[in-house]
Amino acid sequence: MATRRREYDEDDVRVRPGKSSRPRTRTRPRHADAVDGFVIAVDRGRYTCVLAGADADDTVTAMRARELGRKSVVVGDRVGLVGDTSGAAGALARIVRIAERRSVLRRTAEDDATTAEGRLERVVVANADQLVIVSALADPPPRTGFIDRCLVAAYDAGIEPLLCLTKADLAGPEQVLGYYTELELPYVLVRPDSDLDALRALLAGRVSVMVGHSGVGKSTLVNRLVPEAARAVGVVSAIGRGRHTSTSAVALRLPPAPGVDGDPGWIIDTPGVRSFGLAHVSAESLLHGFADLVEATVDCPPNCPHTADAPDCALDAWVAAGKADPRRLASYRRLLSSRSGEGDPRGEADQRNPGDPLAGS
Ligand SMILES: Nc1nc2c(ncn2[C@@H]2O[C@H](COP(=O)(O)OP(=O)(O)OP(=O)(O)O)[C@@H](O)[C@H]2O)c(=O)[nH]1
Ligand SMILES: [Mg+2]
Repeated sequence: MATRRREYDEDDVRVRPGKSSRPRTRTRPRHADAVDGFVIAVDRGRYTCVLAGADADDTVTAMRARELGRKSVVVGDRVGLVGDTSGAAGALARIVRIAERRSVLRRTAEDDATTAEGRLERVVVANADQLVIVSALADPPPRTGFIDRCLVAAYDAGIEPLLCLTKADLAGPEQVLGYYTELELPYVLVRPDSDLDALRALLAGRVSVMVGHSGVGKSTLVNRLVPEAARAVGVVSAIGRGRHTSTSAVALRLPPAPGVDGDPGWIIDTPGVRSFGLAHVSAESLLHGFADLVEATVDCPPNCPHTADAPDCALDAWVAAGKADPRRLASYRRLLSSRSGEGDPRGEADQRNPGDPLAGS
């Protein structure tokens, strides 16, 4: 899916070239011989790539060519490679170009763009088609505030969301699904003994990236989907927190889905995140992440900020008329206020939302 608008990132910053003794040539090598690769892992300046058409087992290790400047290369990038692309032990290729990205999934450390953390923006992955929001139904407990943030990030990045509720053997999904009734949010339920056919069909032919808190079972699921993945799996501590077992994002090629022809697709496992900061998301996109609320705002006064104290904000009447869940409006307004630095985005649900134990982020 195409991104909705021009996205700026650090690649857009003009970097003045350093004093170089090398003469600047006007005819730069075009690297017509570059071969296409897909970045599946990044580790300390080394990029693991799979060449187009090759087996996922045949990987090439590469470094960035100096001519890329400050452009970052992330998992999911489609790149051009030159040099030793044999994949032999010790061989090192060079990434000389990055193809235009279909999508860019970002998150910030905090919500408030006026703070240093708020400006610290991370590209999670490039070129994902689908954001698989993984939430456990228990251990750790689901947090709808977190899921709502992921939905906003997915909308902003132009990536389709899929809710994946794990540990369905420990608790039922009714409360979480009840919260999303007004949204046509696709979801799958996963328990250790469930067959994964429905999920496999939804993943087929696409690049999907999993995000979720630590310990929700992302790597466990990836290991079931891709048996040779051998992703490390951690235990959840007594206080219901994962141990941040996975430390970097890795893309794995899915095996062919039963009954589905063509490209089986890729699944990207990512490290558990504590928060999904949204400082990079415009106020407009924030609202569009709440598809069940956006329709109401046509009746708002011009330039309505939609905050709880905004006079005549049509969202209040919309919720009062039963057209959306009041908890969704509360969640949207919490995001609005944490962006302006009024709230702590990582505050615990029970401190801030005594009536709604699931609402934390
Ligand atoms: N009961 C139950 N336990 C599960 C399920 N899925 C995963 N687990 C357990 O949850 C724990 C954490 O699983 P991981 O796969 O390491 O979680 P993760 O999301 O990859 O965590 P990070 O890598 O830290 O982000 C492990 O002890 C798993 O065995 C499930 O469906 N049911
Ligand atoms: Mg993991």
